[in-house]
Parts: sequence; C-alpha cells; structure tokens
Amino acid sequence: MKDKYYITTAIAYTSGKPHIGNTYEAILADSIARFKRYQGFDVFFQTGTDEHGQKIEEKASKAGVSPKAFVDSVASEIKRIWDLVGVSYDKFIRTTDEYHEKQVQKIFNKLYEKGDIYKGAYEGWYCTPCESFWTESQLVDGKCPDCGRPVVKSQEEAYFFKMSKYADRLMEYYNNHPEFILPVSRKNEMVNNFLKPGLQDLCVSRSTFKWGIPVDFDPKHVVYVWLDALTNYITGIGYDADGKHQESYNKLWPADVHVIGKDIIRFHTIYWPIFLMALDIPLPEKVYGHGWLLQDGGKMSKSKGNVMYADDLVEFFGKDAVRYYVLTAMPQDNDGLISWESIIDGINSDLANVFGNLVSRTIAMSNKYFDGVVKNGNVFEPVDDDLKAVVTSAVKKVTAKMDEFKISDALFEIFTVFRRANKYIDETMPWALAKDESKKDRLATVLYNLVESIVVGTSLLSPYLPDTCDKVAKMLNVQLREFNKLNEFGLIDEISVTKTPEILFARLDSAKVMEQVNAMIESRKEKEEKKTEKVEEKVEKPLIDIEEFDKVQLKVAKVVACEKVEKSKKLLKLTVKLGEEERTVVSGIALHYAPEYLVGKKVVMVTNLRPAKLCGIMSEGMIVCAEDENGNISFLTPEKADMPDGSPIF
Ligand code: ME8
Repeated sequence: MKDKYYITTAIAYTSGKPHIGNTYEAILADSIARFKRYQGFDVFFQTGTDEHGQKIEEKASKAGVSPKAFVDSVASEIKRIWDLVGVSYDKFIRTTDEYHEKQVQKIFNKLYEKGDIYKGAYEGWYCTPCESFWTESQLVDGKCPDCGRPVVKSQEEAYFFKMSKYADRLMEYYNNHPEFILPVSRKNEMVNNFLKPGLQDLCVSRSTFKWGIPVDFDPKHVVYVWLDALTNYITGIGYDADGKHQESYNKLWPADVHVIGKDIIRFHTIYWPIFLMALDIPLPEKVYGHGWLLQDGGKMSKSKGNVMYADDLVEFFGKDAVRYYVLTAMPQDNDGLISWESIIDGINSDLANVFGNLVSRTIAMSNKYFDGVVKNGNVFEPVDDDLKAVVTSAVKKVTAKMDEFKISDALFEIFTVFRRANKYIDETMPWALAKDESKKDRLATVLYNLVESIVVGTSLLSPYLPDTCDKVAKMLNVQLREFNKLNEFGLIDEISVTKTPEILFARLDSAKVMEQVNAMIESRKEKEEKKTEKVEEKVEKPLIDIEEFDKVQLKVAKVVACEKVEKSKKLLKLTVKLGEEERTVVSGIALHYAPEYLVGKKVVMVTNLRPAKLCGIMSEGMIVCAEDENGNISFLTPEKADMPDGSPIF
C-alpha cells in the first residue's frame, strides 16, 4: 500500500437542496479520490454539511420548524444526492455532530487561553447570506464584495481573533510552498487583495442569533460559523484539542488536498492556515480552488431560482453521463458553462459516438467473425504501432493532468485512446479482412488490439465513470487492468465477449429530450408560482379607499361559448356577453370546469383590465373566482338568476 491520501470537499450549507454546482465539487473530489485509490494510495475522503448560522436559523423559522429539524432534512437530502451521483466518501461529517461541537468549543477555549482570541466590540457591515462582516472600504458599491447583495450595519460585543499576528508567517509559508494554492493564479489574488493591504482581526463569535455552537465560557455568544465549519477537516478524523487524538488523525493529518470553490479560497488559504498555526498544527498540503459551473451566462444560485439539480439530470441522462458532463464542462482556470442542450450534445458526441460505439462495434465484430472469442492472431502491421503508442502512453499523460487537478484534460487524454481506436477500425477495415479467409489471423489481431485498447482506456476511465466501466468489463469478461500495468499492451491471452451487449449510451434526440425538459421546467415553475401565490394570499392586503376600489369595473357576464385552449392544460377560451357587447376572455380554470358546463352560466367579470395575450389569444377581461386552501376553484354568480348580463357590480 502506498502513502495515505486525505482529501476533502467544502462542507455544503444546509440552507437548501444542493444544485449541480455544489454537486460538481463532490463529483470532482470523488474522481480524484477514486483515481488516487486506483493508483494504490490509502485514501480517506471526507465530505459533509455546514449546518449552523443565521441564514439557516432564518430559513428554519420561515419553514416553521426548528433549526435542527430543518438541517436534518436538508443534510439527508445532500447525502442522498451525493450517493445518487456515486460520491465514494469515507466520512460524511455534520457540524451538528456532537463530537464536532465539543471540539469546536475546546478549540475556541484553547485559542482564548492562548490570547489569540480576545473580547471586543464590533461595528461593521454584515452580509447575512455570506455570514461575513465587512469594513466600509471592503464594500463594492456599498454591497457585499463576495455576492453583491445588500449589507446591514451591525454592532455587537464579540470575540476577535488576532489574524495580523500570523500574517508574516503565512506569507512566508506561501513563499516556501509555491503549490499550496492551486491554480497558482488564485494565490496572487489572496496576496494582493488581502495579505498586502494588511489583515484585520477577525470577529469569531456572534450574539445576534442562537443557532450555532455556544462559546462554553460565555454562552450568549455562538462560535462564528467559519471557525466552526473549517475545523471539520480535523474534527472529522479524530483531532482532540487536549492532544488525545485518535489514531486516524495522527495518520491522516495534514490533509493532502482541500477541494473547494473559488469563492471560499480566502477562508481556506488565510483564515484556516492561521487557525492551524495558532493551534500548532501543520498546514494542509494543497488547497485546490475550482471554478464555478454557470448556467445561462449567470451565476447559478438558490435565491435566483435558475437552478439545475443533479437528481433531475441523473433521471434524464444517468449517473455516469452527468459525471462525465460536469467534469468536462469545467476548464481549470475558468468557470464552466452548463446547459441542457450541451449535455445532450456531449452525450451524443463523446459518450455515444466515440466510446459507446467503439465498444459496441468491437463486441459485434468479435461475435460476428469469431463467435465472441478473441485471441491474438500475431499478424502485425505498422499501423498497430501507432495505436499501441497512443494506448500505452495514456496513463502517464492522464496521471500528469491529475497531479495538477486538470480533470477535463485527463478525460480528454482518455478519450484520445478511444478516438484513436475508432480510427484504427477505419484504417484496418475488419469487414474487408473478413471477406478473405487468408486474412483471418490479421483480423484476429485487429480485434485483439481493439479489445486491449478498450481495456486500457476503460480502466483509466473507471474513476470518473465507475458503473459504465464495470459494465464494459463485464461485457468483455475481463477485469479492469491494474494501474501499474496500464503502460503495457498485450496482457490478455484470450477473452470471450458477451453475446448480448448492452447499449452504453443511447443517442439522444435533442428535440424530444428538450420537450420533456421544458415540460418539467414549466411544471416546476407553476408549482413555484403557486407556492408564492399562496404566501402572498395569506398576507392580508392593506386597506384601500373607496376611490381605489371604484377603479375596478365589475359586471355580470354570460358565457355564450367556451372551448379549451390548444397547447395549454390550464386555459379555457370563453366568449361572454355583456348586454349588447361580446368579448373573449382567457381564464386559467380548465382544470376545474369542463367547457360545456360553463356555457349559459352567469359569472362576475373584471371588464376594465388592460387586455393581454395568453397563448396567442387576446383576453379582454378576467373571470372572478374564489379559491380554497386546497386550490379548489369556484366562480361567482349573481344570487338572482335573472340578473341581466352587463349589469354593473358595485
Ligand atoms: O461555501 N459551481 O457552502 P456552499 C461550482 N459551507 N461550485 C460551486 C457553485 C457552482 N455554481 N456554487 C457553489 C459553503 N459551489 C460553506 C463551505 S467549508 C469549511 C464551508 C461550491 O454550500 C462552493 O464554492 O455554499 C463551495 O466550495 C461548495 O460548492 C459548497 O458551497
């Protein structure tokens, strides 16, 4: 067994369901962890949830549940999604775990006793969503420099950590460890934006809300959520502030890499190392800050509502296709763009056309020409050498990319093997060889070379697309190759491939899939709107004057014709009579009334509403309805059936 390798992800906030961006990070770290395991490292992979803080307290209160009940439910959702996309963590830590809370308290005490934490008063600008205090000069256009949202002026008695005390040591550490922050470009940001202007002491307690770990010698304060969250990396593996560490801590710390997003590099490369220095603990080897997955050119965020979720994607495309897509969508130094259409394109071009097609053609030809049994015919041609060179050099190239965490480049190198093998089929034309009995051995060699190439490529691909690669191994009836034998060619003696191959990735009809996707988005939107409407309805409207009410013109209208609006489940087109006048009204009541039932009925209608087009039909008014708690609808009708249509209502 090689050395230990301790890898972590950021712990996700339990403020809501994680989107594909957060999930990307878990998949990314998982691929690195699996690759390291494959290389033979003794890997420990930790992930988890960050469960304290004001934002979560507020969300729980809005949802009408206790903070603990709220985080329990979100944490289990996060775990479910990590499991769904195949995150092979060894430990899932929650910051509400008792051992973690206890250690955070002990760490706080220790730093207080040491004099690195002191009591003071804080006045500053607070960004609630980011849980961050900012000074006036740090604000950008008066807003939070991290997320751009409004900040509020806040003052509180608080505990502070003496950041500045460690600034020089940190700078020295950066200089002596040029690869501590990766990609290196992110290091300059930290030095220029934070270290050079001088570090301010950091406020490490809060007293304006309750949902946090209490400072045990002054319990009206809770520990600042970042001090609480960052220490998960040591508490999760058995750190003890009194020095009675568990064996796992002694073995695993310092971490080999913290995988995090670009927005929290400051916390991981300034605060975290300084906390560790203050605790006399060695620093992690590397902090890798990946870019963000962006949707429709903008930041994907729970609050903006433009969110893609991993479980939807998995339902449409399958786990491995989603893993492949997010890993390849992200260039190393930049953000990655993600859209439903590009996922479909990626699946069709790389997974179906290049990889799936290679495997299926090879199995089909092995069955057709050799009844499924492939053995080297030992008839070589120069074209074989180039194929072998590409296949056997892949492991070195992929490893080099992985050492730099260039995952999408590593995947490109693996697909180079598959692309080369496909080209080899075109070059060798097995179907032509099959026509000539004297070329049988050459044909066997060609198929043998293809199988070897698939085995090497698939083995290399297995950390990223584990299930698919297992499937390929089963279909070929082989074991995936050991890592240290990937640079060898020709290790298989004889294999018999399956007679009933499965399609690995079916080609997708983009238009059809997009139709389903849009229907899903539409129905989700409707649900969301309903939710908001419900909330709005519950809020009593403010008092108005009679003049304001008088602006609304209501009349009795008689429905003379009614039909469904094509392409809409919810809309009906009504023709109504208002005395002499006839009008068209589009109304969202199709789920509640059959068109024929409405014909002849008298209804109450707003007649001076500005006309609006709905599904291409101009609607010239609105039918007034009542709605109960369960969404049941009832239109209103005059109490006297002979009240003439066109009568005003006041
Ligand atoms: O930051 N694309 O939690 P979090 C890629 N609790 N990565 C993204 C992303 C996107 N669109 N959006 C977010 C927190 N992330 C803290 C971490 S660690 C001690 C505490 C990444 O749920 C983000 O950069 O907001 C972070 O690394 C991770 O998802 C969790 O984000």
